Amino acid sequence: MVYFENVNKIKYEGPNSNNPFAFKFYNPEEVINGKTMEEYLRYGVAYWHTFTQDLTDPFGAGTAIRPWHQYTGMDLAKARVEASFEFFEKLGVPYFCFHDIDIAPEGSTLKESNQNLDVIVSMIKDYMKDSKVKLLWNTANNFTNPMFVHGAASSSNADVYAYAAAKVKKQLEIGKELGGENYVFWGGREGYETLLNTDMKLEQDNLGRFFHMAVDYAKEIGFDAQFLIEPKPKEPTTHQYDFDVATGHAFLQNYGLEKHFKFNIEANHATLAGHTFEHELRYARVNGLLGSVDANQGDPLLGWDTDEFPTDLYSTTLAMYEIIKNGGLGAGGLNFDAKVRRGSFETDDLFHAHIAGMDSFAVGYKVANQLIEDKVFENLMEDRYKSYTSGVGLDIVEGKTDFKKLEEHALGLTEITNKSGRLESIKATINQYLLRAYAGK
Ligand code: XUL
Ligand code: CO
Repeated sequence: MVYFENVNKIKYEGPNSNNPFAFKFYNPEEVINGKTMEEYLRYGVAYWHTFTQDLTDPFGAGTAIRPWHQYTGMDLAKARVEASFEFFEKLGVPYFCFHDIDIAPEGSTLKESNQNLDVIVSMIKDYMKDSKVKLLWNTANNFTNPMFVHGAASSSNADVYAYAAAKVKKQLEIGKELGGENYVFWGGREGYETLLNTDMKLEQDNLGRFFHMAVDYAKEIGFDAQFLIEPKPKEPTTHQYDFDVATGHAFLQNYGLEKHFKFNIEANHATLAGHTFEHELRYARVNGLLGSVDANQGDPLLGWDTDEFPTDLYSTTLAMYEIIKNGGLGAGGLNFDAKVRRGSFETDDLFHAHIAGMDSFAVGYKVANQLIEDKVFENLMEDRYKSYTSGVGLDIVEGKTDFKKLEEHALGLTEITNKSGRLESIKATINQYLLRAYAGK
């Protein structure tokens, strides 16, 4: 069956095209720094937002019109697989990502759920044989089922902990089976609603033990994917233990896990934590922890995770700046953890939304690349931190000084002169690069 009959293979037509089913900026074959955009950007489709969810919100039923809605149960799961591969091929996207319950319905027992997964995974594997599409990452959904009311690996109930472990074990096996390049842990309910009934130390220790067991099991079965923690400060819990990258970093160090994990950084989670997207990327990059990206954006007027498709070029530019400075994403990619708005309920909107996201990151990539080639930020920084390249500053960075010597230096100062930070000029320069990128310099 053909699910997206209105749509043919999406092609690059350039900035002047008026075709809503064409890329204006993302040219998969364009080579930048020796790699095609397709190879470098490593775009991924999030199965849950694109094929599983129906655009419900807390106040209303789903609005999505989807050709696979005529089916139920395992037939629905199979139809989604067929539709997804047609979608991946038509969009020309190299990766996809899923949670266990996105691809196969939960049974009434763990055994039955695993049997459903086996059927769908073997179908996905067959489709992957005839396709270029690869698995960027998979994960276990340990937050939707009511059993996870008090958490999963941080639950107050040891039986729930065991169930969560069994679900991750199964996903590690599936990741290996499908050649997954990463494995993600988003602690959907790993946190607390109130401290009044929470043993924080026990819950965090248990979470640490859980991650160690996951690392050990992956090693045992020879699954060598990059493990990623996806931080989020709140929602659904009031406080989530993986609050942001810095908190996650401290957690990994505390439990001796830092060698085994990097981070999957989501733009909307960053802003929920009170950070910019680029702050999270920068912190991860400078600490060697940048693994992968959930490419979306939030709404600055709303205080929750709206998971919109990324269209803010300023944000994609600064994000791509971090990614390029990181030397790319390695095994990671840009996964569109984003959903169309509830009012964008037609099937075609799934293509329009992904095209918008892919074009926006392509623009960000080209602009960031030019900023780096011209050493815009590098020259600024060099000048700004010049005082650390000689004299007392050099002694500080080389660890050759102490408080007594610094006091001596300070006592000898007659005048201290600071330089302007030039923020407005820097922002104007970024605007200039953004506008020039496609207008021809
Ligand atoms: C939730 C979220 C998840 C993770 C995977 O906010 O981002 O979809 O990406 O569990
Ligand atoms: Co995410």
